[in-house]
Amino acid sequence: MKRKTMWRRITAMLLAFAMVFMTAAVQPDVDAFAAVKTPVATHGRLSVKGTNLVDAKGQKFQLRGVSTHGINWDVGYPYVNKAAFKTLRDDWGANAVRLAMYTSEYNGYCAGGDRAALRNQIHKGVKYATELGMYVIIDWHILNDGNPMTRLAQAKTFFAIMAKRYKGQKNIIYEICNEPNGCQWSTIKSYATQVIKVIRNYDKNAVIVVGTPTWSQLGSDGTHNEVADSPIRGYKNIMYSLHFYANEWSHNQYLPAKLTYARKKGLAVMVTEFGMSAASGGGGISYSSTKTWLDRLDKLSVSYFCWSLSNKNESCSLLKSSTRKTSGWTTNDLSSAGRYIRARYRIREKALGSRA
Ligand code: IDC
Repeated sequence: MKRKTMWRRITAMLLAFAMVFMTAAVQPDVDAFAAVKTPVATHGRLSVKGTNLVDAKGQKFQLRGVSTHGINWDVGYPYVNKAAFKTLRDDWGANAVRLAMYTSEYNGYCAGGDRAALRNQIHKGVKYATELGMYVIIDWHILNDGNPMTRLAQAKTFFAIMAKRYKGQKNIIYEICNEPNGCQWSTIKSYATQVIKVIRNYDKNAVIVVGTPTWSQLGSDGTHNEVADSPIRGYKNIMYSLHFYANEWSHNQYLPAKLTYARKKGLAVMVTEFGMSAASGGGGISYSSTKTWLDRLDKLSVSYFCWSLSNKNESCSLLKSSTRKTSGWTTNDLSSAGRYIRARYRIREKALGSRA
């Protein structure tokens, strides 16, 4: 072979290597946070102290989690598997998952869904999270059925079953109504008091998160703060949910002040759901307001859960719609939102070094 040809070949080979290297997806960094001790083993049972969520040692503790899409949907239930949760724990640095079970939409629990099968799906999710030492929210995902009272009887039965079964466990959090809408806080409060009573019959301590008016915005539209002005009395370990979508103008406009007001009044707030998109789940995603929000919540040690672990073709989904894998994702399998959230969660987990 001529010298010139040989060099050309070597150069071509090197170039090819470089290109493969540059375009290669980041493989899941499976051991990044593979815990010697899991989050639950390290932090134990959580409780509420003033406005803060604290761990068993009484230290402020922040949950950083991912919410499933509806576990009753074809775009949600495939991701209720142990390997998926392990990927979230060990590659993303998440310490919690949220199991969203719709009550109404898409054969929801109270609208034609197979109740036993859906409960079983929850039990599986809880089992995987527990085996991995992650915290887990059981979410009664009301949405179109805006007034939680509509499903009061079913909610009581459901939470009685759950609380009876999980009363001894350290990692369970109950979210009793995802996003009430079209009803007053007084109505939600009455619903919440009845469901809390049912849970407390079995479990005296588990953290319970109560949904708030206008799709969990801590009060009616705009600047209203009726939840902080009239919280539920007589029970401990109660939190209130605040949901935001980073590309929704009104959320960015009104919710930061409502959060500040609520905390000033002594309310313990948890962001059980947020998305990087508009509130519809679609449209563009906003990196800058997601960053502003998460910086704000990190500073306050407020917990948050990102919507949603799904490949549904909508911008809030954390997986690309072409992704078929149900766990062990490379960065190429993740949507733009997924890549941002993974990177952000990893940085936070590294900074906190919260696992022994
Ligand atoms: C959306 C899903 C979408 C589904 C719809 C059902 O992303 O695929 O078709 O619900 O109505 C919420 C809700 C959550 C929504 C999400 C995005 O809690 O159920 O999921 N969202 O619209 N509140 C604000 C936004």
